Amino acid sequence: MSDYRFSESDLAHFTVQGYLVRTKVFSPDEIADICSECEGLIARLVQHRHGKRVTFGSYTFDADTLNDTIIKWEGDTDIVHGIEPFAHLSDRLKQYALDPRFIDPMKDMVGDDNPELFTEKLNLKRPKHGGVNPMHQDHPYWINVAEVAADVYTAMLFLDDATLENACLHVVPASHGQGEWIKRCDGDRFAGNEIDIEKYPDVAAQPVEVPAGSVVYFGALLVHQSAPNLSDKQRRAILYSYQPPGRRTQLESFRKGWKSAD
Ligand SMILES: O=C(O)CCC(=O)C(=O)O
Repeated sequence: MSDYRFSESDLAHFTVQGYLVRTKVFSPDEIADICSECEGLIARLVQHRHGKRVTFGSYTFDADTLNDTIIKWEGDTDIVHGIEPFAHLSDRLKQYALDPRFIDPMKDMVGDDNPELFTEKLNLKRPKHGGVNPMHQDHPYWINVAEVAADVYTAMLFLDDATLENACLHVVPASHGQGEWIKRCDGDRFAGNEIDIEKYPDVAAQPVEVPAGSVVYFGALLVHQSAPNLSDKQRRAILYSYQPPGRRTQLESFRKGWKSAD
């Protein structure tokens, strides 16, 4: 491929289905490099960590305001569910976010030739411990953080083979065309970002099984989810999310919030 822009058929698929899968976009050597950088970063962040944990919705959060990131834990265990954001903590991972395999398709999704990062997330889904990502759209989580949440698009890079066994991503094709779905109102405010699945008894999310190095591209309104990882295999992924240039990032919003809480 001379560039990684969407072809006409990619664009047609993305427009109708709300997502696009490209398999084995990154080589095994690149994935090994990214994994090593991610694991090193996690180890550095959690070494000697005794932060204050709070549970909201399906997640246990620990705001690491020294490093300007949020650590998500698997409940009260010492197992990390993921972190967000992280590009400011690793030049290498920031550099990967600028790779044309992410940026070229983003030009077509974001509708601008200079898309910029909005946020970055590392999801670890560790063997036997990786927790659920309940059915949701990203839009409600970002509505008060991004300048225009609907303009944020994500590239999810799989660092391990992702199958039904180790809790691959599931998507609801064409769900992005119906605005925000009905959300839970039986929990805290954060749980209120999750979809009320009782309102959608006939919806079956479809598994996206992909080999390591593959990328799934989707927008803020695509309904998606993944199960707990009950297998003995890793199921790690990084998600880079982009928006048109010059807009506030998630990190800037977090920093503002933490400063005003001081
Ligand atoms: O890692 C996954 O399977 C789910 C990712 C996701 O939807 C999220 O982190 O919001």
